[in-house]
Amino acid sequence: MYWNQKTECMPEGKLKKLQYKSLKRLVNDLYSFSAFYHDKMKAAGVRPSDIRSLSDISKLPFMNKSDLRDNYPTKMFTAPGKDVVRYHVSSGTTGKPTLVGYTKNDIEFWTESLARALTSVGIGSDDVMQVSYGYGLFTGGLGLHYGAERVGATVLPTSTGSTERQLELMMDLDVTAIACTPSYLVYMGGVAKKMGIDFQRDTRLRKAVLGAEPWSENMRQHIENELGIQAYDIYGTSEISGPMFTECTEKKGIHIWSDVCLVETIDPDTEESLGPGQEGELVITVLKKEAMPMIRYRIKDLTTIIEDKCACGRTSPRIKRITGRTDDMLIIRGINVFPSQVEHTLLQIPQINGGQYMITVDRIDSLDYMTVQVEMRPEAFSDKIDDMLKLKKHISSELKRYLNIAVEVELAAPDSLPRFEGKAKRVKDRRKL
Ligand code: DLL
Repeated sequence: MYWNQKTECMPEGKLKKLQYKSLKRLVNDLYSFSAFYHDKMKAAGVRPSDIRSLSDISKLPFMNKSDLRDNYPTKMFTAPGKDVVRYHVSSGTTGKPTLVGYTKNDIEFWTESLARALTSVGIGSDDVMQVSYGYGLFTGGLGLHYGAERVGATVLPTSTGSTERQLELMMDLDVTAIACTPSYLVYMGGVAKKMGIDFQRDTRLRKAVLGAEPWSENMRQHIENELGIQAYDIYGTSEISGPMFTECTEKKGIHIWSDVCLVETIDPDTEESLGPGQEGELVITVLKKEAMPMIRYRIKDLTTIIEDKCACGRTSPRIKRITGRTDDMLIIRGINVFPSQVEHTLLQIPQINGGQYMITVDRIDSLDYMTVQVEMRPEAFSDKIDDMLKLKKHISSELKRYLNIAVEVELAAPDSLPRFEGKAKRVKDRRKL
């Protein structure tokens, strides 16, 4: 089942020609009209006329999250403010968040991508789809919402939280498909059990599109067996719009809509291009984006490009399940957290030695919990319990304000946390996927 068969099944040669044409136009436009891209290309010694084939993309400079941070909020935008119809925001590496803007057409390409994705896993107008991703600044809720409406599904926009109510609505409204993080679905399964709900017997849920955080084949097997549903991997990042790509019902890799995005993998250390079949860092060029184009954006996720044909008939390349990251970003309950953000927050609190901290992440009953141990300054360290509790509360609320997640804080005595001779190892991620 296809949403846009002509594009999804376009012969490879034709697809490559289309990609080249889009790339050429993008590079020409950005060189001429965007100071940011013009300077970046000039510094790399590349001009639009150097792009004579698709493989010449390797001549173009990479973009990183730091480009977004340095140009916050809208200096990188290439559409006038009056044409920007939406913002989404995700975590930056320190104080400034990452802002993404969309024009009407950007929302349209994003929605079309999700309509293709949902159709490829068999979700359509017969379905009632519960969207249990966060609505708001995060791209998951609204992205899936628009995609599901586009394929004609009935959308139940529950967003996150209130799990018992979500389960009641799921049963009352005969929900057949759900979009959420894999860990939240496992958590829901546990709550359902406690409520005496048997997913297979008491709900009509048959499909789930799960992503926004790393998960494994083992977790897929667990979810499918426990809940009696088909679980599909959905991938995307806010910088490229949000969730965009899924596996099809073959479950043999995530299809990339190649008329919209061009994918490469590189060796993260040497930045050399890798071929299909070789695992490396994913680099994405968004060929169709007006408000905030992305050329060779280093997403920092590790994957492998698969070029051989999928049995579903779609001709676009696929990527394998994401196996890790090349930076230290953590995803906690679907929210991206950089240790540098924690440090940035702690350094602003005078009573503590903000440079000395340890982060521990655990998964208990399928939910993620983050604990930050932080060292007190000797002059602030006291045995007055009330003062210490007040301080602990203050640190927790500052971390919540910056990171958008609840954090358990533990105060440690001066000089008690480990010191590191080489690269500091401040994160203990004890989650098993
Ligand atoms: O997580 C967009 C999204 C929403 C994807 C809903 C899927 C479903 P960001 O908050 O910008 O955007 O986080 C993007 O999350 O670079 C990966 O590290 C991770 N990630 C997203 N999907 C997957 C997945 C959204 N299926 C970052 N498997 C990405 C593993 C994933 N990691």
